[in-house]
Amino acid sequence: MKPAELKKLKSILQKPKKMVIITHWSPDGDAIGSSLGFYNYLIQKKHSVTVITPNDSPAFLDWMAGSKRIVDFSKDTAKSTKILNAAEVIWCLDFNSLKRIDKMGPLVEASEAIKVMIDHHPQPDDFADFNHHSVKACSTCELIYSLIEMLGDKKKIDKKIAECLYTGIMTDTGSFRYSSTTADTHRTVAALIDAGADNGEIHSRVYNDSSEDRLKLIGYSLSQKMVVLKEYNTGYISLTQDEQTRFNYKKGDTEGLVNYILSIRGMKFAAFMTERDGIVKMSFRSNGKFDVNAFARTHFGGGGHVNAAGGFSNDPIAEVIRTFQTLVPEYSKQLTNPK
Ligand SMILES: [Mn+2]
Repeated sequence: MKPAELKKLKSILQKPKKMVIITHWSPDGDAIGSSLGFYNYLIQKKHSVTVITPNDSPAFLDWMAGSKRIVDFSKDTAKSTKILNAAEVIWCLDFNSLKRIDKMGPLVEASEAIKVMIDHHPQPDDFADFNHHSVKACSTCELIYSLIEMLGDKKKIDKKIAECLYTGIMTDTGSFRYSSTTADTHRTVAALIDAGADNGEIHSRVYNDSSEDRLKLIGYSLSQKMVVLKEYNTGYISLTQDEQTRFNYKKGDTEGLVNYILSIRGMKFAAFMTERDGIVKMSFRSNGKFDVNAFARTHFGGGGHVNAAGGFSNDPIAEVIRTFQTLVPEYSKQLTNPK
């Protein structure tokens, strides 16, 4: 953000305002962490703030300060619309295209509120008045931290804010192991621990929250449903709606499942396909240079980052699998490159 823009933003924040924080469809740790971290900062500054999500948030994040006050647009549409229409400032966190917020998109587009986009995904759309955007940031939480710092309010980062931001950084970096993790990330995280975030405790709250059913579903997926295309260093898992029902699937139960595939030696590309409400949702992950953002954008109407992206298809799951199987050999050169 340019100094002149930062100055303007500072003056906007000076007097209490009606503000709304929104984040992307199917919010993850970074979406909720950045939203609630920033929420706890803005209420300290005496603003009236509501966090609105397009749909519900996963239960493993419900311990964060302010989590009970999140309004779910899909459940409380009338209430959310009213709050959104009254907003003077709308903060758009962890997404950069209004397509990512589903039915809230047209409302945000039509709103006369000042819009600020804070995000780290590639290829941002131009819909906001202010942008704090960097693809080099490991997470939106890291950008929230740097923004608070730029606003001269680093001292306002208390335990609540620190816990939220720590969570988003931890989840978006795969616990500090993805290539997006930098020395700056670790410096930020060190400051958050100093500010009161208990790293061991947070890790446990987020990752030791499984049900017995979830572990059985993971076991089934890996032993019965994983297909490895060795010649292309690629693997995938697919789950039908029936299979999910058999294991009492709950939101978040397949979170991280795709990463197991990448832990096979030499694996470069992993996909997870799941049938839900007549749509096939897909997660793509890669090790190294194979660009799953490009893959998801080109073939499955999605996008994300180089090493992590998502997409979807309206075709039946069996057909999506066939499509995927025919696409993979087209990338043979990249997938068999030793780098
Ligand atoms: Mn993120």
